[in-house]
Amino acid sequence: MNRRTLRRAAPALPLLVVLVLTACSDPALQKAEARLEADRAAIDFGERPVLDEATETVLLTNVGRAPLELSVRYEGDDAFTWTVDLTSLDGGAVASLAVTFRATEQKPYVGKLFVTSNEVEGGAVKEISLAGVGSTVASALIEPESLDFGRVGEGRAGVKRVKITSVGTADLKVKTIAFKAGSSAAYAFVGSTRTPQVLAKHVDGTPDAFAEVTVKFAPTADKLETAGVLVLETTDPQHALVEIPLTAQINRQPVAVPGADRQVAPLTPVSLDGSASNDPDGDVPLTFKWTLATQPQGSAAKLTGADTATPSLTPDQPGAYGLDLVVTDSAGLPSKPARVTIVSVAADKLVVQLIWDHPLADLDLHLLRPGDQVGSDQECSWEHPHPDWGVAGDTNDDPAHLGDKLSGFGPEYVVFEEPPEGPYRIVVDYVSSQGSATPALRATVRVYMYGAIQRELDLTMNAAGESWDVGTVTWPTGLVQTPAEGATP
Ligand SMILES: [Ca+2]
Ligand SMILES: [Ca+2]
Ligand SMILES: [Ca+2]
Repeated sequence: MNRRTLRRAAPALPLLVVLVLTACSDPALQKAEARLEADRAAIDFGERPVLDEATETVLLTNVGRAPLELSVRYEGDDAFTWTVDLTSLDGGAVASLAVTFRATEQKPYVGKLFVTSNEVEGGAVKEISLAGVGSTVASALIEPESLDFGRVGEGRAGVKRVKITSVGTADLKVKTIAFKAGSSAAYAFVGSTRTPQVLAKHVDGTPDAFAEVTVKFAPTADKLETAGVLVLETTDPQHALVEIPLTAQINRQPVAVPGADRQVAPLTPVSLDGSASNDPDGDVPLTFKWTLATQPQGSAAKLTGADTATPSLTPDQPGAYGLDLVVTDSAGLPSKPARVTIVSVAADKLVVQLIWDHPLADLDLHLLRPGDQVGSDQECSWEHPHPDWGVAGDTNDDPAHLGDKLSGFGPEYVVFEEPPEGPYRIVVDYVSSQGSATPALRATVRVYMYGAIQRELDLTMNAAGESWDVGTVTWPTGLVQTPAEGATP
């Protein structure tokens, strides 16, 4: 650089200083710093019902480029609260300052928020003035103060209601409808309990708005607790939090005890005994209801004394008889059904049974060895119930006719405990129609081996005097053959 150049450069210095000073007030350069702006300086919530809170938002923007930290401070009445979602703001970032007003009394409230940032040394302050008036008051009439469900049967349900009526100068909000923690699981709501529910304020001359909360108490075996509390939260300052005690007693189910399963021989009357049935609450006397729920095919057995503790049943067919007992306690609550099974097992290895479907007619069952004649001393029939078959003088291998049925349906049986070898011929005589105008009937013969039906045969018989040559049963094979099938002999 030469001297001329230096000389010319010297005067330029004061000009540069001026330019730098000017830049401080240039908006384009200012944005390199942080600067906080609020979009409002005051919030007036106006008149609000007591306890019915309202929220307004102030947006705080960092209009500079540098990050800033902000903090908020409040001075004033205790009706205002605030939250801010961001305290570190990069350039251009926006924070939301939410301010909530909740009057607790009917009076005016004021306050002020001070928002401080580090935009310049020592921070700067934005002031936001707050105002609001608690004007009207919601009021709730809640009835009743407690719910007693009385005595509810296990497995059943009791229902009660709480009525909430809006009687204040402001709309009533029901903010919470819930059961207090620890309440019995047997309590449940019926219908909607959606909240908040808004009930219009009282207006003279019109019916007050109300809501009903319906509570069900439904105890079951695994829900036997009775204590509970219904919790209501409302905007009524006198009923901001209401606890409604729930009480109940449980009528537990009685227990049906139908006795132990048993095996009996067919045609043996069975006495049942449900007298060990009981009620855990002592609600006696119990009443009894027995039902013959299952019985073997072909059985016409019926229960007698089905509404007593000790009914009886005579199994008329081999097989299982399922009897259900339900007892009812003195408060009218029935038990679960309990079943006892009676199995009718034939002690007899071979049984021949005759039944018929006519209420008057008399049929006779005959069993004969080869060469025996119907009506002879050697046959087995009602007239000769215990002929000496097989080993002479040994009664164990003799058949037994269990007795004549003179009219209506039968059954007649010939049974063997230890049948001797043989074929045996089965004959059915239609003895008398007992004067019936409609003598035709259907006769059925069943052959059982070891208690199980081996063969069933039937025939329509039209009038007394007819004889049905049923066929033969051979022991020990159990083979039953009709004459058409080559019955022997
Ligand atoms: Ca009971
Ligand atoms: Ca007969
Ligand atoms: Ca014998």
